[in-house]
Amino acid sequence: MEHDIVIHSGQIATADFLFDGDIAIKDGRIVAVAETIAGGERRIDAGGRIVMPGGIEAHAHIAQESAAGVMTADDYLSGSISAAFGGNSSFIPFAAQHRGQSIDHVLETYDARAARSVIDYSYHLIVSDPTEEVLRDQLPRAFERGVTSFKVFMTYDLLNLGDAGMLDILTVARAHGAMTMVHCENDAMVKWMNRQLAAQGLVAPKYHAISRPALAEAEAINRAVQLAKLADAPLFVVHVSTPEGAEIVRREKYGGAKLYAETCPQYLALTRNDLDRPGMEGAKFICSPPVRDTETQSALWHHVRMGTFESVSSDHAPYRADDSGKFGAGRDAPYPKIANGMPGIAMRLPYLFSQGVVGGRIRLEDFVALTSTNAARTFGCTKKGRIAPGMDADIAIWNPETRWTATLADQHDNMDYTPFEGMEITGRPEIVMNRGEVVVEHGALKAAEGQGRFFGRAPVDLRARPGVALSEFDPARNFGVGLR
Ligand code: DUC
Ligand code: ZN
Ligand code: ZN
Repeated sequence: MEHDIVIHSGQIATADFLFDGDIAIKDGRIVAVAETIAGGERRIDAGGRIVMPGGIEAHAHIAQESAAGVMTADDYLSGSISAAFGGNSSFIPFAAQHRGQSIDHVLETYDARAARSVIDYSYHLIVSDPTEEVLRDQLPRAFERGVTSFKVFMTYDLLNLGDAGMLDILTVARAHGAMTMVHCENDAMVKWMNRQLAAQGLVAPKYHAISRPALAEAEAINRAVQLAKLADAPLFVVHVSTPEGAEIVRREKYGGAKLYAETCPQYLALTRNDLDRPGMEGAKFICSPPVRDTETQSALWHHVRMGTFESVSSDHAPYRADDSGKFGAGRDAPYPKIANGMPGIAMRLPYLFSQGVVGGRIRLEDFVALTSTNAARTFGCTKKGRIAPGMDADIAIWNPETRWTATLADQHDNMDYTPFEGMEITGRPEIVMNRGEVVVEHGALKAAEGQGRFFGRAPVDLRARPGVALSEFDPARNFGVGLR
């Protein structure tokens, strides 16, 4: 048989246009896209369905110890299954370096953990200890094996690199064409707020939202962008949670900076009132940066529509509401000692489809771009995120009309709550494929443990953003100094 699978009669959705047609798959790749394709060992009828690139989840914490030593509830098996049920064909979780660890050791550790995945995976490195050897030898070795992005932090004592440390990383990244991802919050502002609140005994979960003001995010985003401009390095601002921060991204991006950004569903769906739920329920909604208010939600939706963000990512950071996660420091721990993060890898696409596409806020093409194609472009996933001959057959078939209510059981993760509990959703993935293998079909898992494979990624396409010319770096105007 010429084709292994033919998906027929569906509406094919790409980031650019929609059309009715068929897709042929052979040996895990898309080999043809046409109005009609005959044959196929298996023919999948996608009548009344939307056929789109499977999601690429570009921000997830899986089998990762936090700097404080708390392990996420999901490993690569449960995390990848949950991702697939949520419409993802691949994901890029973090491989976190803790201080004193070599990058080679970190990647070996995550290779062993990720071997359980049911979908394809890559990693972003988290760099917390940029020693000379890390900068000179270990990061270049990581780039060589296709780990072409990493995250740095501007806050948290065990992670914060400081401005000079960030410049070092940005410089190495620029030299290799790697993407630096950054968590932007002004560390001193957060610590100062924590002291103010603690002095008044205000340590319940709801005060977490107050302790990390929008100003702290905006100041840090602005600083990170200026540092990246100095190094002429590409920068990806993760989990933008404020209009103030998004405005800086918009302005600087259209000013030419090599700048990229994402927001997350929790900043569109939840508010600080969720942190004020009775008892310690609010702890379930503690993440950083924090969820904000309804005005922020509307402003962030505006930025999603206007193209400020490349992606909407889940920032899946699953800590159970028990001693293994949120309450490792005790059931009534003050908010700074409650593990930071919430799950959402299975809800990212359904929430965005329902509120965005069905809700009339974004086009279906935008949905594909925000959930898959832009992540592929930004993070160098050259074989994923598109429906075209030669691409991996990473495909999700959605029923756009299914109505359902989000519950914990739907998540297929290893969590004991979902922050999306009870939300009414329209639209659901029915079949999710990775390299032509069906991973999920009509609510059943079809993939075996370990079916996913590591994929290396290409360097950032530095031509995609012009950068900003600085006169101090122009030998004709800087007294001939050789910089960069
Ligand atoms: N940053 C993240 O990206 N995820 C969880 C917590 C955090 O600070
Ligand atoms: Zn972060
Ligand atoms: Zn995160």
